[in-house]
Amino acid sequence: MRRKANIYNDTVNFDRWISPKLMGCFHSKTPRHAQGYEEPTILAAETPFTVSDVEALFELFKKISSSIIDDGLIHKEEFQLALFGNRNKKNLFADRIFHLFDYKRNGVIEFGEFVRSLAVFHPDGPLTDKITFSFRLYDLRQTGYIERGEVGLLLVLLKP
Ligand SMILES: [Ca+2]
Repeated sequence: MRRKANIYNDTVNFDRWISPKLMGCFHSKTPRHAQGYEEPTILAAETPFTVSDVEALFELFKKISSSIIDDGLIHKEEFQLALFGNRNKKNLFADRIFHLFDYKRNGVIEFGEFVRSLAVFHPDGPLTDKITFSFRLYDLRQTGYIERGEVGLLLVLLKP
């Protein structure tokens, strides 16, 4: 992916989402999109992705989010289907990833959540975001500490 100046420095502070959403209300010519859709230009400005990267991610998002229910949102079963080819295959690791992607905690992954979460894996993504994401992945019980049992459990799950 092309390099681009990174202006996305804080995964924890998501307040800035509110203003792009309000601005979106005034664009009457914008085609109707599902809840959680955000303009590629906005997402590209906030992440290391380019506008064409975000457009390509939207194609992927559309494919995953329509695999079971075509509602423009990725539900847990669609996520499992995309990862394992099986909608019913549960896995603690996949559960944690889904939970971290669903940072609005409404049980589904919206397009904005999808792009901002994938930005963490971009080579140009800020290191602090990568560290925060990894920490939260291992902090299974969400206590703010990674305990011995949690590391053990994930190591067992990741064993080939
Ligand atoms: Ca869906």
